[in-house]
Amino acid sequence: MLREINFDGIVGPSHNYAGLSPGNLAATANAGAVAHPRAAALQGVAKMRANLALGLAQGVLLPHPRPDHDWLAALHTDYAAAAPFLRARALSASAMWTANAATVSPAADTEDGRCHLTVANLVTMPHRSHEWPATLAQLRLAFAHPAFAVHAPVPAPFGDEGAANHMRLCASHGAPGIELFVYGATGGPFPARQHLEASRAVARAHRLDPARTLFVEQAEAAIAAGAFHNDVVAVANERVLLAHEQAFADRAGVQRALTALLPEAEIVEVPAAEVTLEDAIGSYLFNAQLVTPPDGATTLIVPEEARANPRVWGWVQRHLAGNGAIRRVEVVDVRESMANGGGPACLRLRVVCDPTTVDPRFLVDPSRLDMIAKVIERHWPESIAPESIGDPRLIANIETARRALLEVLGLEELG
Ligand code: SUG
Repeated sequence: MLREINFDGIVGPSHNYAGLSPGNLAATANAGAVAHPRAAALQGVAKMRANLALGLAQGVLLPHPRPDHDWLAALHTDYAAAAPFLRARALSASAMWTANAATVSPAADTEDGRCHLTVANLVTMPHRSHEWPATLAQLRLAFAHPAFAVHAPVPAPFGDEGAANHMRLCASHGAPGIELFVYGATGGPFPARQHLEASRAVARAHRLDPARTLFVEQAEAAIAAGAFHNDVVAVANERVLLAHEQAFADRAGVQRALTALLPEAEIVEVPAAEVTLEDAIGSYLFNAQLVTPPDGATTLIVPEEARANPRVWGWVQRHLAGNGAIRRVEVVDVRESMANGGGPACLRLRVVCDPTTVDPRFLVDPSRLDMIAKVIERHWPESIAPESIGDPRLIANIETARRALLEVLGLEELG
């Protein structure tokens, strides 16, 4: 049976605040703060538990080896000798945001009836540009079944940041969908991280029907206000698109094209007069998981920060009271990830497939989450201060922690 599975990135033991992503306002504002990897990873586990309790299917992707010695070796240095600039970028736990791991096109949308995944190259930010080999290794294991096709990244210089810039609208998850690729042309003072040529290449790799594929430009104002990925200002699930009024360069054109292709699409647009771009980005209202639990009630899973903003929460309450497309709102605490600009939606990669075709080591139920939580409690550092990242004891702790996790999940082969 086809289901949507959310694969959450387990927050890695090297989670820290190094301010590595210009244009990601939370990350740059928190540069130099003390991070709490153990609490961060347990917040992620609690989110997964809550999603299981809603009746959703849940998977995981694992932290990458950090520091990334292979990357440093390719740069002809090592962690001890590397300049602080490289050290911070070799240690980043940014692979936790699996919405940037890959772009996924379910079988119903592709010419060959396979579910296609293209690993994202993440070339724009140096600390993320070396994620793809370890992501690809995991995708090749998790989705080794012939029901899937896993593709290598689009080559540089065409930046691809994966599912965070891709939305799918459809009558139901298993039905053929309309795929929307959102790209940036200019971002004011900030880089546009998703390039049109990369999105086009992914669509070709996935053998999508050009008549059911849209390429949509993100508004420059949105990127300039801090929407470094489209999923900071829009999210879609089945028939519903929830978007900020200023998300796209041509909002009327997007609405027209979408409703022409999928007349049953329901577009919920949040007016700037009620929620400004600044409120949207500060609260991460749109970086929510929009899901359909088994009872069929479209549910929005928002971070605490959305409830804390009175204008955002006011809009949510009015939408619920007005019998809008979203029927229920759940609140989760992912503060540690949020402080680096990663909300509930950043932490997950959606894959519509038959769960029996996925390597079961990447799927979780409450008891496997208990096992994962035990390893985190035992091994994840309690805190990481910026000045401690050169401490060899901390690095040894980070490496032991990841190995312990691979061991309990039976995934030692990821090395
Ligand atoms: O790429 N933050 C990530 C956040 C990614 C959020 N993902 C989605 N929107 N889907 C980024 O900017 C900050 C790391 C640091 O500064 O230490 C960071 O990489």
